[in-house]
Amino acid sequence: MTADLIGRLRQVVGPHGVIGDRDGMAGYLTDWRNAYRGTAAAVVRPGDTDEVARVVALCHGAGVAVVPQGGNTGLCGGAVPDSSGRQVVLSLTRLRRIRDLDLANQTITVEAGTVLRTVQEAAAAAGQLFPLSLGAEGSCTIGGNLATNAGGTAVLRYGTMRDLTLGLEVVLPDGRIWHGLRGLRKDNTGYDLKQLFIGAEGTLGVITAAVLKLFPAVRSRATAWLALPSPQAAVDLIGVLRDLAGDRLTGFEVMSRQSVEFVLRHATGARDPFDERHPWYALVELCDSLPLAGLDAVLESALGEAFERDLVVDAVVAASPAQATALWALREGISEAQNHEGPSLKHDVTVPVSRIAAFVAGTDRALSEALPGIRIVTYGHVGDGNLHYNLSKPVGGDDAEFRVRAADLARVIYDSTYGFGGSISAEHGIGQSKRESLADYKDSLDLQLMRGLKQVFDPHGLMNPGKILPG
Ligand code: FAD
Ligand code: 2HG
Ligand code: ZN
Repeated sequence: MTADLIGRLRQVVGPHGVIGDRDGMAGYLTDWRNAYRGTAAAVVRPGDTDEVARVVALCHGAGVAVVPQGGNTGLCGGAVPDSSGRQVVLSLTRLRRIRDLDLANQTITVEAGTVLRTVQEAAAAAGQLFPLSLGAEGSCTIGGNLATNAGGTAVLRYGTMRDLTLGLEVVLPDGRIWHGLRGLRKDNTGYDLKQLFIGAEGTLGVITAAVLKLFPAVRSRATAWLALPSPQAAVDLIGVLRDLAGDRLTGFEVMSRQSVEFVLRHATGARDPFDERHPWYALVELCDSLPLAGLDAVLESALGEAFERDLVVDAVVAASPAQATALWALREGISEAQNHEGPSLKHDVTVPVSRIAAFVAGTDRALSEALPGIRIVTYGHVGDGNLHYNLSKPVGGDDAEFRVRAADLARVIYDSTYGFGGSISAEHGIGQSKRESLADYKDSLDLQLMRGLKQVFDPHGLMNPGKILPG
C-alpha cells in the first residue's frame, strides 16, 4: 500500500521530490531543538499548489496522514510526525515564489514556503515594510508563521499574522483547493474562513499562498536598553511611553537578569551595557515612517519622566544602527543561550498587561517552592502581556531528574496563568507539547466547537493528527 502510494507520489512531484531514505529524511523528522522526533513513510516536496493538491488527494485516498512542514523552527512539535512511520511529511519549502507586489493595494502575495526574511527584503526593496519580526526569521516560512499565528517583537504596533493577512490559498485535507487569495481590506460576505486556517497548526489544511499587508517603510528609529527595578515598573513605563510617543512605540521587550546572564555567558561578543547588575531590563523601540530627527528626543523625554518616577534606574540609548543591533542581539540571543544550560522547559503564556507584576511575583514564588534553586528565565513581549516563562535546572542539577519534573512545573505556571485570566499559549501554539494541557485549561464548549470544525474540514482525521486537540 505504502510502496504503491510512494510510486504515485513520485509521478506527481518527480523522483527528487520524494525522499524515502533514512539519512535524507533525518532533518525533517526532528525539530530545531531536537526536542521531538518521529518517523515517516516519506518526505514529499511538491513544487507548486497544484502538486500539493495532488499529493494531498493521493494521501487522502490511501488513508495516509499528512504533516505539513515549513522551516521546522516551531517550538511545540507541531511539524514533527508521530513514531508510526506511516505519516507523510509534506515540506512546503519549494513553494517560494513572490507572486505579486501591489503598491497601490499595499500588499504582497507570496507562496507558503517563502522564508520570512525574503518577504521582509522584498518589501524593503519596494520601499515598504512587512513588519513581522522574530528570532527565527532567517529560516521560518510564511506558511509556518500563518499556521502558528506568529507574533514576535513588533506586535504592539502591527499585530500578529492574523492582523497582517488579507487572503489565503489552502489545499483542504481531501485535496480540493480553497481559493481565498484576495487582497480585500473589507469583505463582509459571511464567515471569515481564512482566520480558521491561521493558528490551526496545519490541522485543517495546507496553506500554499497568502496575501499579506504592507506598511510604510520605517525611516527613523530610536532604541534603548533600560535597567528596571521591577516588572511593575515595566508596565508603568509602557504607559509613559504611550503617552509621549503614541503608536510610535513599536517594541517593548522585558528580560529578567537570569535571561540576560545566559546570553552574556554563551553568546560570542555579548557585553553587558551596564557596569552593575539589575533585576530586570527592557528593550524599547520607537519607529516612524517620517525621517524624524526628533525621535531620540521623544525617547529621552519619556526616559526623563521614567527616571523621575523611579521606573528606570539606568539607560543606554543606541547611538548608531550597529549599537541598536547589538542591543537586540542581547534580547534575541536568549532562546539559543538557554540551550547551553541543559534542558529548557518552555512555557509561552499571556496574561492581561495590567496583571503582569502580580503574575510574575506569584508564579516565581510557586516555582521556587516546587523546586528550590530552579532558574527562571522570564522574558518576552511584555507590551503584549506575553512572557516566555522558561525554566532551567538548578546549578549542578541532573538533566534527567529535571525533565521528570516538566509536567508538574508546567502545571504550576499554567495554574497561575489561568488564575490571572491568561492563556497557556501566547504565540508558539499547542502542537504536541501542550495538547493534553489544553484539556485542562480550555473551556469545554470551546473544545467541543473546535472538534466540530475539525470534523467539518477533516472528517477522516488525516491532516496533522495528534496536534492541538487533546486525545
Ligand atoms: P514549522 O515549524 O515548520 O511548523 C509549525 C507549525 O505550522 C506545524 O504545526 C506545521 O504543521 C504547520 N505548518 C507549517 N507550514 C504550514 C503550511 N504551509 N500550511 C499549514 N500548516 C503549516 N514564534 C513567535 O510567534 N514569536 C517569536 O518571537 C518566535 N521566536 C522564535 C525564535 C526562535 C529562535 C525560534 C526557533 C522560534 C521562534 N518562534 C517564534 C516559533 C515559531 O512559531 C516560528 O519560528 C514560526 O512561526 C514557525 O515557522 P516554520 O516555517 O518554521 O514552521
Ligand atoms: C522569543 O520571543 C521566541 O524569543 C522564542 O518566541 C522563545 O525560545 C523561546 O521560548
Ligand atoms: Zn516570543
